[in-house]
Amino acid sequence: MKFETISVVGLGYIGLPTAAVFASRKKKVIGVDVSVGAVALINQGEVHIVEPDLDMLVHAAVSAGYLRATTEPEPADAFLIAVPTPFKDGHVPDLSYIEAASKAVAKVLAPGNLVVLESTSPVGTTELMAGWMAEVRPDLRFPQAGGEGADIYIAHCPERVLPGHVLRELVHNDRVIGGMTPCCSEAATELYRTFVEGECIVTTARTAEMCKLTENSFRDLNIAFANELSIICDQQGIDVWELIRLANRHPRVNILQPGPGVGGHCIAVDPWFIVSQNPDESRLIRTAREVNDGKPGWVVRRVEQLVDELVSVDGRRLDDVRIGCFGLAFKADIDDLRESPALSITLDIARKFPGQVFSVEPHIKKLPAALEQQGVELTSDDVALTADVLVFLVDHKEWKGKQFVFESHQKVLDTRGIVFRV
Ligand code: SAJ
Repeated sequence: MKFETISVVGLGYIGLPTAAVFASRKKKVIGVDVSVGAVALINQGEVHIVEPDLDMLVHAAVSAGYLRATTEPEPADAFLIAVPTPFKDGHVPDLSYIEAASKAVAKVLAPGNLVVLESTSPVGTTELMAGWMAEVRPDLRFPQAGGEGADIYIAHCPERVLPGHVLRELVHNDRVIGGMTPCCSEAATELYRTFVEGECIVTTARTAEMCKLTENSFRDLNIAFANELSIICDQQGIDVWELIRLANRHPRVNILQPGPGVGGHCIAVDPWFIVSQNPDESRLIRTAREVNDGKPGWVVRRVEQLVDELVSVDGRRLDDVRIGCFGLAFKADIDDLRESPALSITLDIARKFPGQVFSVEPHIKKLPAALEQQGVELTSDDVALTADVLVFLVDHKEWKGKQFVFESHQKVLDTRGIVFRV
């Protein structure tokens, strides 16, 4: 099977790096995105997202003529669909982006083409996608009807890369490949072999879908355990980070780190896909989500207590209290503020103490409008460090392990366990 022209639909945090990596292996890559702005930027060799080394790779791929972007799908040998799968009200998965992308791709399909769904999806979505494409192209045989004799190969191969390390993990991680038929898996394996140095492990589409949801649910559960411990330890006067360090010395214990909550568009979302399909059976998975979703509210209540102490014990005027919030991104060393607990906490604090909140976020140049509306000021470390209450929300390398000197009256809430007090 020859895959010379590869189309990547959805040029976001997963699609764009994947497109660039295929292009770096001298494949002709057509990137497709509904955003006219993103397409124009990519065609100039620039990127609209922050991911280490991605800018160089995209620039090189575009200049060498291996990568170009467009808003409408064009014929290709293989199509990768990497569009978002958020959830709607009630945590119900929203598959509308996959539906739109697969119907658009279907129009340009030709016999022998491969379509791979990379977006994280509830069990059964790959089959649904095949159904949507078959609706648009009754002239083609899809695997659900044609089996091994189908004209089109269809597989699910969930992305598993960690934001911040995408280019390394794309190449080195193992890939789980779930074809709708063995032939489909074989075709998809051949495609990924273009750049994947990890193992390509074949399974069914449904197992591949569940595998991705399981990985992120496992991490969510483990972080929920750490977050629950952090609240218990706060009440018991125990340093939770020391506790976890010690417990992790046990050869069979490996607890993750507590934080201000779980953010991003993966771990905080994907477990709900399991819950929404099997609500009665997924009690642990749902509770972990609720524990992690409850953590930002706990952080805000702790900040209120600290402000209260400053007023009632130290005799400060409430209106004079200044609060410095460190970090807005959903995790360390990235610029991504989507579904960020740090952002929602800063916003909640600003609503309670309007005009008294300073925010530091080294990765952005302008605050989100919602924060500006509450009178939050984007400032430097130096200014924020003079505040009365300091809230560390993201473990960016700028602050991790740094030795801060605080005044005795300053209250510090370190949700990431990064601050060394001297
Ligand atoms: N977090 C903690 N404590 C920890 C680890 C993470 O509070 O010990 C928080 C982070 O601060 C962040 C959130 O969890 O707010 C998620 O961050 P993350 O680094 O755990 O994961 P993501 O969302 O950036 O990427 C995850 C990865 N999944 C797993 O590690 C199982 C990645 O491999 C997936 O490809 C990605 O989801 C995805 O796209 O699904």
